[in-house]
Amino acid sequence: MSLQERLVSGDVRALARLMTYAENDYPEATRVIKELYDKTGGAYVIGITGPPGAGKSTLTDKLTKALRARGKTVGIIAVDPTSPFTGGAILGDRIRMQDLFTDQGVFIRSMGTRGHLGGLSRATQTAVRLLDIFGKDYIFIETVGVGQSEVDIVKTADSVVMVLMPGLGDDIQAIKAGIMEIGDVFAINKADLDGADRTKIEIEMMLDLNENREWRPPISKVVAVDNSGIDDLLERIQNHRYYLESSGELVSRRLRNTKQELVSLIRDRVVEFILEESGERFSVDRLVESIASKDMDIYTAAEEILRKIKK
Ligand SMILES: Nc1nc2c(ncn2[C@@H]2O[C@H](COP(=O)(O)OP(=O)(O)O)[C@@H](O)[C@H]2O)c(=O)[nH]1
Ligand SMILES: [Mg+2]
Repeated sequence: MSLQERLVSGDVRALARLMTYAENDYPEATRVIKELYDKTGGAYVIGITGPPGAGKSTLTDKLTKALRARGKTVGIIAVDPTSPFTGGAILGDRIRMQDLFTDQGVFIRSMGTRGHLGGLSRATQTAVRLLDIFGKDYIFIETVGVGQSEVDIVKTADSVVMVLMPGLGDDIQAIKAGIMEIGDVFAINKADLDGADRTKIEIEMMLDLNENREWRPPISKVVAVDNSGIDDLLERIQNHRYYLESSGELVSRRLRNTKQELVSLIRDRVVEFILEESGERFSVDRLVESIASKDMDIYTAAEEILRKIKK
């Protein structure tokens, strides 16, 4: 049987092999997806983000178990832009999610950066599609932190859960700009510690600044280590899903994400095309020297390259 046939027939080893191809950006992964593209779109994708140590992995583990108890299958992708070879943080995640590794209904894979950052987001999208085709009902994308590249990746999810913890105080202020607003649902984890109510008020105040949106993100207090508040959090995520589906927002959100991904795929290809042919057609290095020596300005150089592409 081909890899492609094995993938649709539920062969976990075929999935594992294709996920490795995805991480390494081998064309075999996208070739399989091209063939099976009509089987994508069935999975619901949930992004789990927030500062390191907030309890994202513990929470993902508990949410996964709650979904498993409801008979759902789950894929988990841990995205780690800090690690080229998926070491460090992921080791902790393995401990946090130990018993999920033996559950046949759960597939866990971490993705590090091999090469440039664009590669990581591309690999993550490919991985999501493979899990989707494989037939997973839910896919989690968990980030290590809230860096820009992670935020860009997690934004592609259908629902984004922003995980915070008490005592972040100034940190909430710091990550507020541009990042807090990607949260569709807020989870204040470690509610067993002091200050959870204050954190809730701070988030409410932040949400008040954006009153005119249709969906006001709910805030759930959870204690992931004790499995407390997990059902409530899951219900709020499901509510967000119903909201997206019933308002038509899910379709437009996915369209928006598809367009962005398409644009960045083309951008990557065009840039590769120009740079790989730099010696001949586009003479990028020669242009760079001309710019440095002030024989040409940078804008004219860019226009010259574009003019050659259009020819
Ligand atoms: N007190 C307390 N500690 C927690 C809770 N959830 C997770 N932790 C601990 O916080 C640490 C970081 O958790 P982890 O899930 O790895 O966080 P991540 O970096 O956001 O993925 C671990 O030592 C967890 O055991 C909680 O609800 N309460
Ligand atoms: Mg983690």
